[in-house]
Amino acid sequence: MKKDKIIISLAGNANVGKSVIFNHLTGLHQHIGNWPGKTVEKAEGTLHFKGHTIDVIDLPGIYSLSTFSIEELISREYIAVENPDLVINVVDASVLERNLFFTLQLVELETPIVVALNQMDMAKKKGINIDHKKLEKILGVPVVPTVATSRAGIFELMQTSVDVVEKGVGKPTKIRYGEEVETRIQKLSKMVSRLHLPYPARWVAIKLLEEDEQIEGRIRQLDPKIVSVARKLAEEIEGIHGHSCSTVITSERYEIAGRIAREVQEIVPPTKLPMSERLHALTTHKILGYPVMVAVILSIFFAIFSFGDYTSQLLGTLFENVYSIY
Ligand SMILES: Nc1nc2c(ncn2[C@@H]2O[C@H](COP(=O)(O)OP(=O)(O)OP(=O)(O)O)[C@@H](O)[C@H]2O)c(=O)[nH]1
Ligand SMILES: [Mg+2]
Repeated sequence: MKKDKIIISLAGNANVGKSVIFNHLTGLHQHIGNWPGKTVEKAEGTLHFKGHTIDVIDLPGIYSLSTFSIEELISREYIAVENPDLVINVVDASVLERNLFFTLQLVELETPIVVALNQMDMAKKKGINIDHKKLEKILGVPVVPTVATSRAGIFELMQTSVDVVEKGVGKPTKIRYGEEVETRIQKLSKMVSRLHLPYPARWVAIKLLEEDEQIEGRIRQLDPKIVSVARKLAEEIEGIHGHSCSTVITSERYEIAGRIAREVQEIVPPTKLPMSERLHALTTHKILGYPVMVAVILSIFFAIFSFGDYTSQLLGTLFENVYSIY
């Protein structure tokens, strides 16, 4: 179905390249303001792509979708409640495992996602090869490799995003926790699904087990019994594992992220650059470049003072001999 206006938000960890992608997409057509009632910057812009008008929102960089910081709360409320047509999850390919921890939480929000596997150049430099097709299969969402700084893959990213909005894609793979956690999530989801919430029931169940204050507050207003059941289930998990339920869920998530990263990436010795490129890197280095320049100038002076007299004498004798012949 062709949509006249598409809303896409960029989400991901801090420093992954969201703003570079945002600037490529929206150019001068952007507006910087604040999130309502907050001092956190909100960047919005518009682009026209193949007959579509696309509004792009650059979300603040965060590491999780808990409510530990105002940025996290803004991002998850925006994604869950405002329901953009698509979230582009920008991922730093050179630290895949850490970034997948966030991706897994986005998947739980059940919003349509395209992963921009950015900083592929940095990953390559570190000797990390990523099978993005395999990652796509495991996550159940499209993955587009990009190098935002050189604009590589940005067109493909937009093409894939528009395709997902227009044609839809299959559901992302469900993240399954360990048996003790999983059965309790399912029990709680059933209770939550009877309430009319803007969030997916399974996600709310997980948040309740994690004792997320904001979600607990909302559910308590609607049905306080659900919160007490959740607390009881969380205590059971704590009893089994010997750690708080939120710690258990977080560590299981890290374990899943680590497993996926290991499955899709291959560590190879970093590719050795040719001599010319290594020389170029050395001479244009922002610190080492200066001593190299001084060394080159000093050796030119040294060469002139050491061999200058000898060379000029040699040339002088040569010309004198040539002159005497004529
Ligand atoms: N080598 C390389 N550097 C990149 C790439 N994409 C972004 N960068 C660099 O990474 C740094 C962070 O980029 P930003 O776009 O500001 O990151 P961000 O995700 O918006 O960061 P926050 O707003 O802090 O969340 C900048 O120095 C970029 O130049 C890439 O594909 N390759
Ligand atoms: Mg940014």
